[in-house]
Amino acid sequence: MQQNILIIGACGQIGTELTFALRQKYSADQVIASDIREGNEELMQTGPFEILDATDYDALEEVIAYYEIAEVYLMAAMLSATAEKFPERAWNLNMNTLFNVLNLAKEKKINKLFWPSSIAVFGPNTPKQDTPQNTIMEPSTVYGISKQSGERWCEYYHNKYGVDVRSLRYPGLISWKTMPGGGTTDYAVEIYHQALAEGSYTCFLKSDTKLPMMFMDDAIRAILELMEAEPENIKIRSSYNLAAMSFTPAQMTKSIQEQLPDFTITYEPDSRQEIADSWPNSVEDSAARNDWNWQHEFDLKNTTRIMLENLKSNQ
Ligand code: VAH
Repeated sequence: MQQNILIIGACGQIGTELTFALRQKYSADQVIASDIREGNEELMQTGPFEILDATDYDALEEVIAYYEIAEVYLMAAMLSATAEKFPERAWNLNMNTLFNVLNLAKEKKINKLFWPSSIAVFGPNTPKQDTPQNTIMEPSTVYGISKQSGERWCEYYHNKYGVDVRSLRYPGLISWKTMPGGGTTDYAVEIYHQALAEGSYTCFLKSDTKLPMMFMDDAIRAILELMEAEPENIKIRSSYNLAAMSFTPAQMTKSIQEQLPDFTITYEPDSRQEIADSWPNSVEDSAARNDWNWQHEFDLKNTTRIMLENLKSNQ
């Protein structure tokens, strides 16, 4: 039987590229994109789309039944910087969408669920270098608290009700197809756009703020590989650490100047500095590499080359 897929939050930074990847992997009519607003032209024209507020259980259940959905990818969330401005709205969006999909899976109305967590689950007293899979986790941001709570519920629903929910703790993600929104790592995308448009960028983090990062192609491939893995190989049902590279804005600037020698940067740290300072500098992902053979492909040099190439050709 055709396994239909629903992507919630399909217009977001990850959701957009995940929709394209799944429509390429399966037939486009099997992959239903949904969000609270319409997406870009390519997203809207390459397959089915539904306006959907996934905090509304009845509306979600109706879409699941109408399209006979078997798998859900829950990509909707309010990210770290915006969540600090609207804590209750962030908690409602990030948690009630997750509860709705977990309960649909508990009632066997869907078979499988992907839900992204984040390195934001770690806090100021977590070891900052090569942060391990299991360690102190006292997140100091609304977003981090919601992601840590979500991980606990995912593991609970798997252990108690057998729900096949799978999750990855994403670092900052770098992509050119869709702008991120409301994140602390968004500087790592904005900088490329500004380098081409203005030849300079004012960074909202300090030059030596080292954070874990990943190019979007790696991030999408990780979801596809995790979801394809045999269930018995998925030994972690809270969320897997996932790593590719770690760098500072200063290192990123150097990488851009290798392509654009005249590029300049200034630093004006804002409230997002405190968020970034609470997160790891790097994480270790041996569990993902051992359990389902994760291996990243993109480093900073390649990421910068691809970002500038694509942004230039899309100008
Ligand atoms: C944010 N991009 O900045 C997200 C991410 C690790 C950071 O979760 O909030």
